[in-house]
Amino acid sequence: MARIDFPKDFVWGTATASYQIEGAYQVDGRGLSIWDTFSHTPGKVFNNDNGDLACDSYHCYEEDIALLKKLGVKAYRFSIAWPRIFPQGTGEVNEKGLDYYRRVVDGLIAAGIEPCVTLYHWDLPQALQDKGGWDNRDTIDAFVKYAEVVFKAFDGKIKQWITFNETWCVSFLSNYIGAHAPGNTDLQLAVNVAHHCMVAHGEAVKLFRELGIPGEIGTTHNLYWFEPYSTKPEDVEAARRNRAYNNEWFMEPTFKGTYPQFMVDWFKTKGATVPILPGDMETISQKIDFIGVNFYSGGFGRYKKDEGLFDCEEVQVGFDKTYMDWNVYADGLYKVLSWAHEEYGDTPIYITENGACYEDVLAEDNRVHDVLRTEYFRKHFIQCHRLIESGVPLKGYFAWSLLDNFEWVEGYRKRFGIVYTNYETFERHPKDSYYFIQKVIADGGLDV
Ligand code: GCO
Repeated sequence: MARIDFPKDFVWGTATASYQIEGAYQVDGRGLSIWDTFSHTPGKVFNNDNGDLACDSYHCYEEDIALLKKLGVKAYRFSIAWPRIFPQGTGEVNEKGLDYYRRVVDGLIAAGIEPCVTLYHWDLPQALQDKGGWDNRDTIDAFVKYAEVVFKAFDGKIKQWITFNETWCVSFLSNYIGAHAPGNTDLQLAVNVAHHCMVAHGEAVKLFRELGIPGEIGTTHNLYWFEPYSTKPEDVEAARRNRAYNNEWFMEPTFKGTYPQFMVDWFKTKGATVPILPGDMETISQKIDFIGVNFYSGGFGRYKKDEGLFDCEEVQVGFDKTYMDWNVYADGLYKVLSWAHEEYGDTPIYITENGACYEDVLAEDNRVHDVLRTEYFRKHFIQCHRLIESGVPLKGYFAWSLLDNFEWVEGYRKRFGIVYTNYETFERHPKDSYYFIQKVIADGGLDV
């Protein structure tokens, strides 16, 4: 048996998002978001579930903080719901919405836990969507105003800020594939949305620096490790396109201020072009203090004419699968972060999400013996350690998620928590994976 130890200053944390956990969707003046509209539209979400109540963290946040404290984490990543701060997206600030986050932030700090805040985890105010949403550049200005209010309200208390969560999901998944709110299926629209979100990110970073807010700011991209099935040039090219869809399309503008030309050319053949205005690329590539990476999976692809957007078909090579049907590819985490480090340099990296969905059973002792999820974490922790040992500047790891919660189109049937949520009583029950992580943190490492 070997022993692996993490650096003393490694940041262990867990992550959640406002719409997925808060509930209280009409409490204290919160406006509606595109996810309220989408989930209230019959047929969009499994079982027609919605986030009206979710985990009721709006009222149970003290219990959540106690769970975090007992877990021993240094940091907690959560998001602020824009429609709680600006119910109509712009205009009057809703102080009661800010007060909720003041309670959460103060509670975390009192418990010795660093708050890490995501500004945009998908709950765009519906009033802004009604005016075109992220397709309309006015939404960029509205976002920057919202960011300003929040930066100032928490000046100094929040040391880590993430502008956007998974711009790929905000753009392509939500506006081309149509699986997430607002549910459009237009490639040009998706390309516009991706671009405008990245400009909004850059503008928020600029403002953060101008205001002299203490702390660090970055963004989170969801990276995926897609490998070619064979060394045949057409397979290599097809897999490269599929990978760039998630990775390079977002990482290259963020770090280099350019879009990957081969993808620009490819999108052009599909009738979509990037709506770049003068100055945009400089804005997007503002220096950031860290990059957040959400990593869940990867796979193998090969060329197949007219398959999907990229003439690429995925080949199943026998990975174990989670209950989301995602490949368990821990080695992919090592590969993708090694690649990102080599390609984009020494910016500190945080894994801002990683975790797994499995079918959980609450045992009679109120425990969940989630052996597979625990194993998933163990495998990924080992890869994190390999990365650190290899000189990749990986500074922290946030497990997705603290709690079972509203898993977007899957509603409540897909559980990712290290704590089990009873959706009738809102009781929380730590699972075995929670105790596993607690021990890794307490011991500073693990036997492998
Ligand atoms: C995402 C989000 C999370 C999800 C998680 C599991 O990646 O979709 O950031 O909100 O719940 O990734 O799918």
